[in-house]
Amino acid sequence: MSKITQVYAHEILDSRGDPTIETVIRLDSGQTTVSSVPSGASVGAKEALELRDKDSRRFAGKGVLRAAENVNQKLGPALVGMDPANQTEVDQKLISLDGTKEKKNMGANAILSISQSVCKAGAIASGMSLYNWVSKLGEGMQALNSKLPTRIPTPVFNMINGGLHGAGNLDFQEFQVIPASSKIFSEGLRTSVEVYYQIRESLIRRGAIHSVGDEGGFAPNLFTNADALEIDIEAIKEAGYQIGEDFFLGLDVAANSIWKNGSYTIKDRSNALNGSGLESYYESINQEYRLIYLEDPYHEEDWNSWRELTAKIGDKTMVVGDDLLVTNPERVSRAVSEKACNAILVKPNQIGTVTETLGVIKLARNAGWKIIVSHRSGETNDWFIADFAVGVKSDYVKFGAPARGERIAKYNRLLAIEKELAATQQ
Ligand code: 2PG
Ligand code: MG
Repeated sequence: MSKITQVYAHEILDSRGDPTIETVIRLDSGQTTVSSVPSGASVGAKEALELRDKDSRRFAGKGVLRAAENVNQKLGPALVGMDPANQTEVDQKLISLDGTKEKKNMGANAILSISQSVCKAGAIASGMSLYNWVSKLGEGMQALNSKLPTRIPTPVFNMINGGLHGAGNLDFQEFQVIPASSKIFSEGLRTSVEVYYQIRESLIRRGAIHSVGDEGGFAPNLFTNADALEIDIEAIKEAGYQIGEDFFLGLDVAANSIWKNGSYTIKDRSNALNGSGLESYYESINQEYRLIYLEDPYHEEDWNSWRELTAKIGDKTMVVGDDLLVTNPERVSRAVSEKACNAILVKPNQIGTVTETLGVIKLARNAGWKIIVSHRSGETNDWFIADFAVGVKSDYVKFGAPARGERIAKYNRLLAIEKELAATQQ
């Protein structure tokens, strides 16, 4: 048995230059692991609490010194002597030391940075790669279908950034290009990068802004949101690929941001829309562009609209809950019983521990939903979620555009895992 001998956290920066927390675990073998946590911009109201100092003299109040102190003085010392392979026990201890549902006392950022770092330590102590170790943890919790072969999940690339992530004028947050699941990951990545190049060309030709947003996708000004879908289609063709065969389209509307004063406002329609007006809009773009993926089409409390849309398009389209579900077991259970969606975006920092994240995946799998493991818009170069996604046998991953170091860190890690799997599965 291996033992945790030291837990140490400090403040680092994320991809937006905002402070975040990184935690180091030292084992009795002398080996160490490091993990850091991301941060969202379009945050669901029911997410676990991200503890920030609110001291306006530092980083405009965004410092995380208190969260680091919680790790160094309260949470960390309580883990010394524990076996890092006991992820569930470690996470239970962290949860009970915090003592609140939303992790308000210690901060979900403090707790998750430890939980992820312990997970890496568990892998080292067990002599397994991180993705195999996560699989083992998941199987132990019956959180995943062990009959499914281990494969690299299909990537969902956020090629054009709008909403809260782009400096341009688009309402929708993410315009996604998704390679066919039948392609092996490295082929999907290469061909998607070729599409990415063509999107840039197309924006340059139009005289539109082609600098990138928070997740590495381009952030242009266009007349309508549908224009961005049109640009994706054009780019796919120009790269020499076929829509509906090589590539598919998706959207993260992040509809909390288009919901104002009781209705939805989008630049494609001159009047404000209610839930069914927005549904008609989705049906019209769906006819034209056949979206296979539609995330947060309505705001997080518009359950009726979610149910109706899922009933209408759910047989062909993944209706994905992000802000709706916030990786929270109670929200997921409600959505399962109300048939509000048929796929889940999994973000460990919305809930705060590895064990709870696996628990949510179990609920979603049992409901027959598709699983998409996701980054946040503010990221670090930690690739934990790449291994995590492979380990839990998620169907898709959403790690942003194929650009910017913090996004590429995850995609490159998937490339390495693909090589490893090819060597071991021969
Ligand atoms: C989303 C995420 C990640 P954020 O809405 O899906 O792409 O954005 O991290 O800002 O919540
Ligand atoms: Mg989202």
